[in-house]
Amino acid sequence: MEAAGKVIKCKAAVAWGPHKPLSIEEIEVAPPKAHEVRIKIVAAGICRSDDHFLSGALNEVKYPVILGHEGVGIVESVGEGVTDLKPGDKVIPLFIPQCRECRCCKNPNSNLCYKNDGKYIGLMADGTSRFTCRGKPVYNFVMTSTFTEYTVVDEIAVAKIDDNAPSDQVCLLGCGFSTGYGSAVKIAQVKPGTTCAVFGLGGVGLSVVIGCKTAGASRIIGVDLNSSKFAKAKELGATECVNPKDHNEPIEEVLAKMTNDGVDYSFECVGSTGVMVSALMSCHFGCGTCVIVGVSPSSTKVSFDPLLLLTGRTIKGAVFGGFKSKDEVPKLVSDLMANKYSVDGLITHRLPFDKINEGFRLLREGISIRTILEF
Ligand code: PAD
Ligand code: ZN
Repeated sequence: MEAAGKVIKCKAAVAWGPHKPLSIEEIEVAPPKAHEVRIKIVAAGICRSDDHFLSGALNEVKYPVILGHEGVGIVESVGEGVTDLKPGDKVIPLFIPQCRECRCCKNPNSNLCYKNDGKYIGLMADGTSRFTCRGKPVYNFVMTSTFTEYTVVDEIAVAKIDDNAPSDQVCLLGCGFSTGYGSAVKIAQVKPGTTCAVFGLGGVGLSVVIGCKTAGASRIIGVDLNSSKFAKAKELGATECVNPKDHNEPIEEVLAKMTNDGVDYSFECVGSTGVMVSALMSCHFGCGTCVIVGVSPSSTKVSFDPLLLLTGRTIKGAVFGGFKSKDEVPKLVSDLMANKYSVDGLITHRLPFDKINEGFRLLREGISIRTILEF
């Protein structure tokens, strides 16, 4: 490859701080060092988690930073020692890596890898950045940084996928779809004939709906404060939808009446501690399971009566739907290509990459489910 070993100048959406629009800038992307991969991004989705940093709800990230963690691209070049990837491969960057060596990676029941960047260090393994803008180093975001024409990721944070996979769809497997779908099929392990409640009908919640339907749930109740989300939820498998604003009683009481004392599985896909408690209370007292999927603002805490658990409820949570990223993303891609599920319904908007701020506006105003940025 022509640029291999050289710095690439390209466009990126740089976040200089919270509460500011992203700025499309020319950046320099250094070549990948040992065990790193430089990727040309082809398509990227905008997830609410990206917005949590811009809105200030999550405040741990360091600026300037290149956000974005839901993308797909083509390997441009690889650093020394990378054996499982080569230039031209189609890949999905992974915000939860898989080193295959740590205690979590070795445990079949965990998908968290010790080498994840949950502390938002924003640098490569050697403690430096591969991005420079206006002479300043720019931090990366959860090992991925997809809002740029080129990114550099650690080899443990990239999954090789089928070269024929539809890029504009499979980018959603980098976060939103896999997170929601896995929360239903892998974390809750929804059983056929059961009743589910999904709180929050954004890209993640609707992916939970798809997972519940695939698992054979007979009732899937969508819950959202924005009733304009209901038509899409029903199209994707929700059997009924409820807006808490239409009721005087708390939503858990409404759901209890609708479901003979509570649902079998409830999913919190909003990121609100209040909704987390409602979701827990909405599942059946003796045999219900509540899965926490949403990310709540920094330093918030959940408080609930422990009796809610003593009677027999289970509460669980997971990132990335519990999928072991490097192993399972390629399989999720194959399943999509085999029509085992579809992500078409999640894509409401497509925009050229440099219209990214418009994409964030559509998300904040509750208009979009997922906007796909095309590079
Ligand atoms: P989104 O903003 O597209 O969807 C959230 C939905 O919740 C919207 O439709 C809102 O109208 C609705 N909502 C807001 N408040 C309430 C309420 N009180 N009751 C019911 N509904 C409400 O976001 P998203 O789908 O992209 O992400 C959802 C959450 O999941 C968010 O917190 C995000 O950070 C988190 C997330 N977690 C993971 C993970 O790995 N666990 C991955 C990706 C996203
Ligand atoms: Zn995400």
